[in-house]
Amino acid sequence: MKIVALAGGVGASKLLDGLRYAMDPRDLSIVVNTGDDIEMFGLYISPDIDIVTYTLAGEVNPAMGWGIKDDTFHCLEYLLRYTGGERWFNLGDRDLATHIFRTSLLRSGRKLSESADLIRRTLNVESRIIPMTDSHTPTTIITDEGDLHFQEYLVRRRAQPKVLGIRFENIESAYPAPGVAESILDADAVIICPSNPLISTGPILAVPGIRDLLKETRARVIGISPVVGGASLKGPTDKMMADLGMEVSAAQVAKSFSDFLDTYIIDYQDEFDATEIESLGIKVVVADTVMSNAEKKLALAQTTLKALS
Ligand code: FO1
Repeated sequence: MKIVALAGGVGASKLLDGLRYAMDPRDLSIVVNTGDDIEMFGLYISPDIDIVTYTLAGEVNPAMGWGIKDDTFHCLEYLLRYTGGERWFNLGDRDLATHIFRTSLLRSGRKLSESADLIRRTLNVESRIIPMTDSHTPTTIITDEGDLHFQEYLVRRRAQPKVLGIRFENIESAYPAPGVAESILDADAVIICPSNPLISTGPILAVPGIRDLLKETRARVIGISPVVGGASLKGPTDKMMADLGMEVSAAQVAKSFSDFLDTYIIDYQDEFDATEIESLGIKVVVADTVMSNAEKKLALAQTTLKALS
């Protein structure tokens, strides 16, 4: 069964980490959010691409869910001596090698999608990793403190400012990266990973054409709720939804995908949302969606595949 997963960073990678043992990883293509991308010290950093790649390579820092395990920070510390800036974005020494390599490829005219493919192959990742677009479409969070790049909002300001709106810069002129359309149209199933619907799945769906591909494809489309018991397990999804006046529930997220979703997996804690989701014509599967260890990641991946069979 050929599968395409739409993925953000840390939350999605937990499921992907389970999927790589539950299926043939060569049959999996992952379309990754690049709205988090940011340039720092002249380097192009693509956090979600790297989180997914390092996770599937077995190299991610397990405590953080981002960065490389056992990495050191000598280069960053020395860099900050020159720039005098505050240390708010932790770029490890090994991680920096990825950013240097990617940036050199981009400067020599290669596309982001080519760099992602080269990096994942080098790290022996068997699944295909495709950025949602080759264009730079950074996510701006409009806040009560002004407009902030997503990383400044999330990491530097620890998601404290009130969110007034979200803008995906340059998205209208972006195209899906090579391989995105083909893999969605070719797939037997599409999995919407349990990622933040506003700033992870949201930017992917905002790339012109991708939402229509999900409606057109003969593939079954299944999603896993990132909201459990009225809160997000990881990251600021719940706070951002509440700031924007949205109800923080699995049903609310399902509703925002109802034009292409066939099946939605919600947690046992949200069983009461099932009737509302089913009234949208979406089949509901109730499961343990809290992936707190390797067994639970595998179990949710198996539940997802079973719901597709
Ligand atoms: N997240 C943090 O909370 N603090 C950091 O210092 C940080 C550094 C970092 C470096 C490279 C990278 O690829 C990701 C990094 N992240 C960090 C995570 C990341 O910014 C976010 O979790 C994602 O953008 C959301 O998916």
